[in-house]
Parts: sequence; structure tokens; C-alpha cells
Amino acid sequence: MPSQLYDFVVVANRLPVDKVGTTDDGEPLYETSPGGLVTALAPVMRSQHGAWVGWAGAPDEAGDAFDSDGMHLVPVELSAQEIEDYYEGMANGTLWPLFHDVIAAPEYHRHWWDAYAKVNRRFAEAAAAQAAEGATVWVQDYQLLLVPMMLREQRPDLRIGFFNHIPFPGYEIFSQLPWRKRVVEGVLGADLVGFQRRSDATNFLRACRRAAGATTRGSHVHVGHGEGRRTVHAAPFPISIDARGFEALASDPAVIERAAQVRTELGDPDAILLGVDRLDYTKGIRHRLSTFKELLEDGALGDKRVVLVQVASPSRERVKAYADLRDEVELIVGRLNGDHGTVGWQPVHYLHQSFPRDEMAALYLAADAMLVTALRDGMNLVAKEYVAARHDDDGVLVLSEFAGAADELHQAVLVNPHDIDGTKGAIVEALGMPKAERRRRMRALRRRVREHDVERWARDFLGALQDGAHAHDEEPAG
Ligand code: GDG
Repeated sequence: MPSQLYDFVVVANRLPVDKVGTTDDGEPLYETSPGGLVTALAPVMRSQHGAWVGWAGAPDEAGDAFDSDGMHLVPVELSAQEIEDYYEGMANGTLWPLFHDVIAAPEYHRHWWDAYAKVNRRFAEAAAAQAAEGATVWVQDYQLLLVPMMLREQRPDLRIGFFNHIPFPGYEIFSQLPWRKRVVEGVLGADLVGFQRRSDATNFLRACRRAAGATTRGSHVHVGHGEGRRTVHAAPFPISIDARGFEALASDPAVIERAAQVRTELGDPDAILLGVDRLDYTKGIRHRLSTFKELLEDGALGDKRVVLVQVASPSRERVKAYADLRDEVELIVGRLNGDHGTVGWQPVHYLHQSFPRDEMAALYLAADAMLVTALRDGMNLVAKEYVAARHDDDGVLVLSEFAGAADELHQAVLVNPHDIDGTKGAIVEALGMPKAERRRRMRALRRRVREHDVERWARDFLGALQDGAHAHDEEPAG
């Protein structure tokens, strides 16, 4: 038992730190990894006596709990085999593609499932050991779907929230999962289940009825019988970013200067299109490249010299679908530049790298249009970051209707990325949009993101969790 117990416990696959080395005594050395979730939760953690339970990101490394930036961090150990079966396998080879509408084929392996259940239990036990009597525990995402029920079985005194960062698929797709009933029952251990979009919550409610035989009324699920009867609330809580922080970063004179320099380094084109994604098949990078290729080939861009900068940050490289995707994307980029480049000019600048946040902000500022063409995406924070960065009220966001952000960012140019002609038209529209309209749209988008930042997301979710099962059942405001 730890010497101290915590009133607020976050449980996530990853701790909000990266290992950056080891001390002279061989102890791991960590650095806080910047990200929206940490930004949102760190103040709550500090004010409410919080602990964060998660994996440190390397095999066979647990070590003792430690304090970092005012947060108490509790590492959960995973062996190399567990990383393969639970994380790369069940989480990213089964659940990720299944929950993203089978864009890639999910694989169902019983030994992946067994590892998933075993690791989920370890997370649940670690969280139970940190939580004070009646504490609030907030479980994050698809890697930990079984944790809410495992936690409730051990600690019925806790108030448990679960947030699903990725889409929840329609039942026709979800029902493929051999362990569908156990997954639904696992999530139903929570008091409040949050989703990005209303449609995700609706899909989940249907899965509760169909897979677990539960009864639902509106956004409430009734589970258990007699004494054990409980109500679980499922509702949308669209996540966001640290909008003010991002705007401040993009307003830094060094970032503004770097944005101008980026344009020069790209050969001072007439227009810059930008894509920023983890290299993931859900993000529609191939569709985006095909669309751009056609635009170059059919002359729809006129005599404008247009470049596409595509940041594709390395991701899940040991999962086969990701290695295959990288090969395909790089083949397309190579062909496109081979066919359409000239000496000293290439239409696609493909960057398979991760960049510091200030460089990302400079790219956002430099881009005339941001292309978010995800085939399926829980929210897509890049869309919101682009908007937050544009303190000049310029730039056009081209946004897939299949990203959760489309429910909120109505002034974007919305596209169906499968519709190549439609997306081509949207890009042409974006590049030809009069300045006054660009400004009008960007101002409205910025207002939305500023007013609905990640701090508000955390406050709304935790407020609804405390209030019990009633608050926040309205449509996200437009
Ligand atoms: C999941 C859901 C949901 C990317 N490359 C670099 C870099 N990034 C940053 C972006 C952004 C984040 O990573 C990506 O967030 P997204 O929301 O776009 O996508 P996922 O990673 O798939 O996130 C998603 C999210 O969870 C939150 O709930 O929105 O739908 O899939 O912040 O800026 N950051 C830096 N260098 C890079 O090269 N510094």
C-alpha cells in the first residue's frame, strides 16, 4: 500500500513523461511530454491531490512512483511480450482498426485478448492502490476498456469516469469483436462514459443493448439488479487543446519569423497546403496525395505554384499495417515529385519526422490551407491547433466530415475525403477564397476553439462526473 492516498487518479496507457536517460545510480530519468491531456489535467492534479497511473513507454521498466512537475506518477510495468500482445496487438491491431470502421482489417487473436485483460487488471490494481476512499478515478481510452469494471469490483466506493478518445463504431462493425460483451461490460463499470461526438455515444448505447442486453433510456444505461442496480451516463464531451497556450506560442516573434522563413525555403510558392498527422491509415494521407496529384495533372490550380507540406510523424512502426502504409505513401510521394517536379522545385515536401511544437506552430502560420482529410478520427486536434495558431485571422481549414472536429468547426470547408472531385473543389475554393471571407470564417473558428478549450473539457467532464448522471446531455453548441 502506498503511504499516501489520492483523491483524484488518472489512468492512461502512457504516463505524461518520456524517459530521457538514466541517473548515475541507474534510476530512470524522465521529462514531461507536452500534450493536451497533461495541460488539462496537471492543474486538476495539483489542486486536488492527484496521481497518474500509466506505462512509462519502455519494456520491463516500472520503478517506484515519483513526483514530477507537481504530479504523482505511478509507472505500470509491461514486458516486451505484453507490449507486443496488449499494446501493438489487441489495442492497435484489433481495437484501433475496428473502432475506425475497419479502414484496415482488424485481427482477432485470443492470446492478444488474454494479454489485454491481464494488463488491464494490472492498471486497475495500480489505480485501486492509489485511490483514497471515495476518490474520483478517470480512465482514458481504448487501451483500457476493461479497467472501469475491474476497478469497480475492487473499489465500489470510487467515482469512476471513462473517456473514449477514438470513435465508437456502429454495432454492425463493433459486433465483429469476439469479446464485445466483455468490452461493453468493462466500460459500464464507469459512472460516466464520455465520447467525442454524439454519434459515438449513440453507437455505444446501442452496443449496450445489443451486446450486453442492458436497457437504456435516453443517454442512461441501467445495469445490474436489486441492490447492485446502477445507472451509467453516456454523453459527448468533445476534447480540445490549450488554445491560449497555442496562440501564445504562435504569437512569439521567433515563430512568426520562422513562418516567413519556411515560405522562402519552400521557394516562395503562390500557396502552401499543409498536412500534419501521425503516419496512420485513419488520417487519409493517401487520399490527400491522390487529390493533390490530380489537381496538378488536370491544371485546376491554373498557373499557381502550389506546394504540399506533409508532416507524417513516425507512429506504431512495429505494427505491420503502419509499415505497409509508410511504403505506400513514400511510393506515391516519390512518383508525384518525379512526375511533376523540376530541378529546384518539388510539389510535395514529405517529412517523416517529429518536430518541436514551435516548428509546428510556424508551419501552421505559413500554410494558406490546412488539409485535415481523415477517413475517421475521434476529434483531430491538429484542426484546432491550426485555428488557434492563426492570430492573423487568415488561412483556410479544409476539414473531413469524418473527424469529430467537424461537429464544432462549422466554418471550415467540409469535405468527404473519399470524394476526390469534391475535395479537389474544396482545395480550389480554399485557395481562391476572398480575404474577407477567410477572415470571417477564421474569426468564428477561433472563437469556438478559444471558448471550448481543453480546460473546459476537463471541467465539464469532471463536473458531470461529480454531479452524477444528469449534466451535459445537450448537443455541443455550434
Ligand atoms: C487521438 C485521436 C483525438 C503530430 N505530429 C507532431 C506533433 N503532433 C501532435 C499534433 C496533435 C497530436 O500530435 C495529434 O493529435 P490528433 O488529435 O490529431 O490525433 P491522434 O494522435 O490520433 O489522437 C484523435 C486525440 O486522440 C485526442 O482525444 O483528437 O481523434 O485519434 O497535438 O500537434 N507534435 C509535435 N511534433 C510532431 O511532429 N510537437
